Amino acid sequence: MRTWQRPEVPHLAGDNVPPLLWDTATRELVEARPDDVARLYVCGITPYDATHLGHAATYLAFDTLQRVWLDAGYRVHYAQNITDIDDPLLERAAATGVEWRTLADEQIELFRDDMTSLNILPPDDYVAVTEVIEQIGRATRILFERGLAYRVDDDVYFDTEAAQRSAPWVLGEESGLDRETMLALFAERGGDPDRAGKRDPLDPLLWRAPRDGEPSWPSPAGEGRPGWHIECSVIALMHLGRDFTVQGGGSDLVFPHHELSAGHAAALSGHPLARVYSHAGMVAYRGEKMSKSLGNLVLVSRLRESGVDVRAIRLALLAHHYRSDWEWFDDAIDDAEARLASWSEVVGAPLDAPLDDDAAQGESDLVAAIRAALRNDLDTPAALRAVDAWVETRPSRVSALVPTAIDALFGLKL
Ligand code: 5CA
Ligand code: ZN
Repeated sequence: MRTWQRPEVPHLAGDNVPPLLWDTATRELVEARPDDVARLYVCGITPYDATHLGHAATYLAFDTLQRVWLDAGYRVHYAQNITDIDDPLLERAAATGVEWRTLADEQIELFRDDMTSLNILPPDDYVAVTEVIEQIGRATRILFERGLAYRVDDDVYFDTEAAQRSAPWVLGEESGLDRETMLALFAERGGDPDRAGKRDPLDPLLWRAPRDGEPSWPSPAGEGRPGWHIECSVIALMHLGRDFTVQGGGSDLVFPHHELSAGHAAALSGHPLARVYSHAGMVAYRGEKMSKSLGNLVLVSRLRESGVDVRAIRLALLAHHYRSDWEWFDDAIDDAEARLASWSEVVGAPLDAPLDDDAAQGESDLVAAIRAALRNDLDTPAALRAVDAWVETRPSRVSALVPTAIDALFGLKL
């Protein structure tokens, strides 16, 4: 799919220090050290009601990770999917009387606009599921031929037990959840633990045979459409290869989605999906997780329409650590606008006049403090506080270094 416009990221002299990132699977901070290129996969939207601030916060977290890698001198290869065929999308289309393809295309377009306005780095590969039906069908067939998948009626399921015997993957290892919790989450998040004929209630659907009134495609797995987790395994393997640097998404995807995507990929490639499994916390609104299904949404497009400066949206989101769960309050935008104004006042018009030694030292200390905070598990609140503290010293001259660093690392043009 067409991606969106790439913001320019100014370059600061890099020093190849990779960031520390919290790894969901090992439950510790690990170095997110790229080999030659940092390879990142982040789960994309299901395009039926985009883009709320929870989505924006998650994509901004992985935008920040890329900026930290770029700043350290690494190249980045970023892939993202679009779940443009799935039950919730079809249900919304039916409920609103809009054709599912039209709904998906409209929402993808809106998402692109929102991401562009928020200065979010686009993926290099932006892949809709409907573009890779053939490859997903082929992967399903390979799993079937290896004895790692089976049929229930005409649908195909992944055999989690057989896969664990043959692939470097253990169910529950990534999420660290016990079986009872996994069963509950599986049922809540699109799974069908109670379907008769399954070998294990946690076996996920790989391929769904045609149903009346649902779209379907021919494929090496037969006529039908893909299950959910396999789409991300196949798109990631196709574009990033196996064992890539970081797999990312919101924490609502840890189980079952990422756990089972990793299982499918391990069963297909014989290698782990990724080195680090990174998850952003959930943004709530009016007391509950912001979600399309609950409808408690603050849409980026609405905020933009109401005249809010998109840089203030970015700052309001960056004020929270990506890994924490937090609640949006409408006045957060006022605080962010105040912060933006105070920074702009000091930084807005860089002077060419040379700085005295103290001022130059102050600037390089500031850049070092921003980098240290961001390299420490993307600690954006600490990085913003470092800028606040420097702004409070009321520097009378400012070189281009500070606005360049703020642009490169926070994605904000002052
Ligand atoms: N298409 C699937 C992934 S393959 C999906 O989860 N789509 S989504 O539209 O529901 O979510 C897109 C991304 O936003 C996911 O990474 C999800 O974890 C994240 N997300 C959804 N709701 C929130 C929220 N309230 N706070 C933070 N992140 C969220
Ligand atoms: Zn996904």
